[in-house]
Amino acid sequence: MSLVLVQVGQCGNQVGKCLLEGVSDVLNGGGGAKKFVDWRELTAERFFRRERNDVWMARAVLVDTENKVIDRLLLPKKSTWHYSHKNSLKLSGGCGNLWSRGYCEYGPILSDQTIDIVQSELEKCDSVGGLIILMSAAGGTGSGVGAHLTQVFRDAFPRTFIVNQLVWPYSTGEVVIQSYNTLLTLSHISPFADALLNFYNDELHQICTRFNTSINIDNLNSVLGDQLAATFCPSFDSNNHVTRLGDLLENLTSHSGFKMLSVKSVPHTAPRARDFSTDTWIGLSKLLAREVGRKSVSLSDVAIVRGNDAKNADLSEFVRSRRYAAIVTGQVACQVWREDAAVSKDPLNITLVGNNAGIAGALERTIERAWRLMSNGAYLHHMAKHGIGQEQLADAITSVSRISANYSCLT
Ligand SMILES: Nc1nc2c(ncn2[C@@H]2O[C@H](COP(=O)(O)OP(=O)(O)OP(=O)(O)O)[C@@H](O)[C@H]2O)c(=O)[nH]1
Ligand SMILES: [Mg+2]
Repeated sequence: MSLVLVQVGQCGNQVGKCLLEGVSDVLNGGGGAKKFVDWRELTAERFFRRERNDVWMARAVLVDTENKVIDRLLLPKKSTWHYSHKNSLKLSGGCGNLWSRGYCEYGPILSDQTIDIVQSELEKCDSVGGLIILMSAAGGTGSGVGAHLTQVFRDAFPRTFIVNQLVWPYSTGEVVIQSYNTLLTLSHISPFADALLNFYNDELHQICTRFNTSINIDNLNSVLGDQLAATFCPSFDSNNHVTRLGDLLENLTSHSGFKMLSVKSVPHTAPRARDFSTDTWIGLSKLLAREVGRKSVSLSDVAIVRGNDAKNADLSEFVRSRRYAAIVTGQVACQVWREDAAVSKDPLNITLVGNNAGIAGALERTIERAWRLMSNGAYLHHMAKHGIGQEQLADAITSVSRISANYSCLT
């Protein structure tokens, strides 16, 4: 089963590269080469296709309205894998952080060509798992063009799973209209995507403070790349079947009003301490319970356990600590998937992909900020200049408020 990545804008392209680099490191790493030969085959097949000269090509499509990031990704490099030049689409100019420009102007220009490239990439898969669209929530290209592409992909590929991987902006100190952009992104993609996989720069930064004194975007992406690899690389369910994207969606997003997923992982050991790690599965299960345990009511979780002897990892401490919504009582709300091969930098790792009410806080804060801006008439002319009026902004607020209300109602 293969996944096709659609990397849009600076953030989407940089994050996609980090994910693929992490997967390629695991595939080329020496440890357990013989033991995990089948798993490596499955993993390679998921993200790469093999060309005649034994070079791996990423199953990825690159889109941006500026040259610089894609040009960098396409530079020749000493590596076992590459991006295909034919799979890149770039314009010049950029969207200047204006969602409206990305969605209304560049989206329609880029959509037909992007569909053709994605179609051709899907045809190269023996079995299609789905499309992962990587993008920021609040830039101009990733969020605006990414939202437009999500909508046209739904029509063009009606039977293909579509997951949007979103990076939320830092809550302070970035672009002044980021709350407008984020709400427009969420409201325009959520009716069309099968799931939204949300990551927060604040949270990634917080994790990085444990082992870095000065933190840059590469540090954030290293953590994010690990979490994505842990989420999407193959593992095995309780019946020992290889897990696919469809299984993740079936377990986590069974109701169309609840598609907002988040990812947490433990332990994120500092690089200098990894060789001396004394982590045990019981210890990690307790750590995960402490970090996410009862914080917010959950609809469902998939806990993905990776590392030596994962099949015997006992997660009962964590599962006991979890608070599940009344409507799922009696069902198996927490699935545990396992694989002995490690994919993240931690030799033992638990990654929790969850659908829970924790998202409501982030949604409410964004709505509140956008209301404040709107009621002062701030920056509305920037949006209007590219085709998004006050009424569309108000609609976006209403539709995101509805999502937030769904989650707030979970008890
Ligand atoms: N984690 C992470 N966040 C990023 C990265 N690049 C940008 N961001 C975040 O993404 C948002 C800006 O979006 P970009 O992806 O840079 O914008 P774009 O899609 O290229 O759109 P324009 O440049 O406006 O045309 C900000 O919130 C940044 O913090 C990255 O590589 N990693
Ligand atoms: Mg850009």
